[in-house]
Amino acid sequence: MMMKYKLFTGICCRLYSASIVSMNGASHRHFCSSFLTDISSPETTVTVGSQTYARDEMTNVTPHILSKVGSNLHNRKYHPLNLLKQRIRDHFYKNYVKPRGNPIFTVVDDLPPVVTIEQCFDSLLTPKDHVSRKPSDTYYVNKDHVLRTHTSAHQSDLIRMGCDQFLVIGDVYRRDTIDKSHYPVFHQCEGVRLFTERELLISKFSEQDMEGLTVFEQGPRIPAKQAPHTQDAVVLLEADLKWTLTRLAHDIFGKDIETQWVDCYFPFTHPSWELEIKYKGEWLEVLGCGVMEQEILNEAGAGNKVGWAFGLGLERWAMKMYDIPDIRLFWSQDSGFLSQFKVDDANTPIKYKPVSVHPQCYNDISFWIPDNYTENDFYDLVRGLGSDMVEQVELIDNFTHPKKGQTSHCYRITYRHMDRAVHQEEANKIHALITEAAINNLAVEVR
Ligand code: FA5
Ligand code: MG
Repeated sequence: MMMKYKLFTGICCRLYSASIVSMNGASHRHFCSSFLTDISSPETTVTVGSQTYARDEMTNVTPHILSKVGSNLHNRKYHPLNLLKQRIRDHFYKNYVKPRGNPIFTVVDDLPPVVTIEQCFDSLLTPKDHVSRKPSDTYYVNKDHVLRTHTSAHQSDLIRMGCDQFLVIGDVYRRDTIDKSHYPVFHQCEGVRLFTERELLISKFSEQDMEGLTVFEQGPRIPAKQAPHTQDAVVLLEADLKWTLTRLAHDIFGKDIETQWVDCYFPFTHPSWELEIKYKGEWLEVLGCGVMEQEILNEAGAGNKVGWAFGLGLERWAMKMYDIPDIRLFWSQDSGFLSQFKVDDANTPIKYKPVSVHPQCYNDISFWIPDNYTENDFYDLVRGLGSDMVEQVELIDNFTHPKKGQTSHCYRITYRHMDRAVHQEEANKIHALITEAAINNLAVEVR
């Protein structure tokens, strides 16, 4: 018989009400990890975060995929996706401001990933037979709900709420192939910018030159434009969109980045483009974008405005930015990976250095330090004795006794070799040598 699983996750949410997760009768607000529990009841429901949904014939989410929900890598301190999110957010905050200096873009990064079919597909004019709706491509919670396949799922709601410029950052889910640049859970940043006729024209023309120009007309729908838009409107929107994204790419990757625009199709934009960048000698698609379908704006109550939208894949940008060779690394719990991104300033340049494929093992050492002690003396001592076997030494506790005034340090030493496995017994032997040398050479008092 199949095991029944219940997934508990807490998803911190700003626009929706904050979720409260109940475990063993207790309430936990903002409980941010996820785990699976055997509930041994007939498999009639599926629980994602604080919500329980009725299972039906469409349900195809797996415990493995559900275990990723609530990870929120983009909101995890010191994670590369979080550093990139900060860079993108700061770019928009800094460069797009109202006359008094406050940012025009609203940033939303905590919307839960379960959305309705209406949000994910219908509101975006996705045809009923479009491949993205197929259960072969999409994780269905049930026939009415999916794990969002893209952050575009929130466009309509936010516009209806009155947002004219916004970024939505979140985890998205697809039954996609797995290779170096594809993963079934990844993260997107959506961007939307709406303009009234006047706002769009004034961005390029003086008050006099604007006269006689319009953004709306009733013309034919052709490859270059939608029926209700003028050619002028599309030229201005395309220029503004591509300029905005090129400027972002230059800020994140530097001015030397090689880019190219490719025409493409999305049900929710027309015309549409993809941006590709050179990555390890090949073109890599890093975002999709276009002029928003006017029908979407009309339906969301913004029919007097025109707009552009884009959706970029955070992992692909981070791979290029940090030289990360494989998309699976973003899910690594390995301190050899994570410690490379432990910076308080997101602008710190980082180039990822590959860590060993062999497992880590670690031992802690605690001692009272003498007056003339410096941390670097200890690091040198470890380097000398551990050489290639030591991957990292981290001060994990720094404590001063309130009465004695004596200070104790606890270090975690992570043992791992680049080329071969290090077993715990071998690590223990080196650790014993390090302990002995610390006592003899640095005059520390082991606790
Ligand atoms: C979309 O998801 C559209 N919603 C983007 C969009 C938004 C277009 C607004 C127009 C207006 P696409 O499926 O191409 O488009 O995905 C966008 C980006 O997500 C890709 O360019 C890529 O960078 C990234 N991406 C797509 N699939 C994966 C995957 N399996 N793993 C990692 N990144 C992916
Ligand atoms: Mg694409």
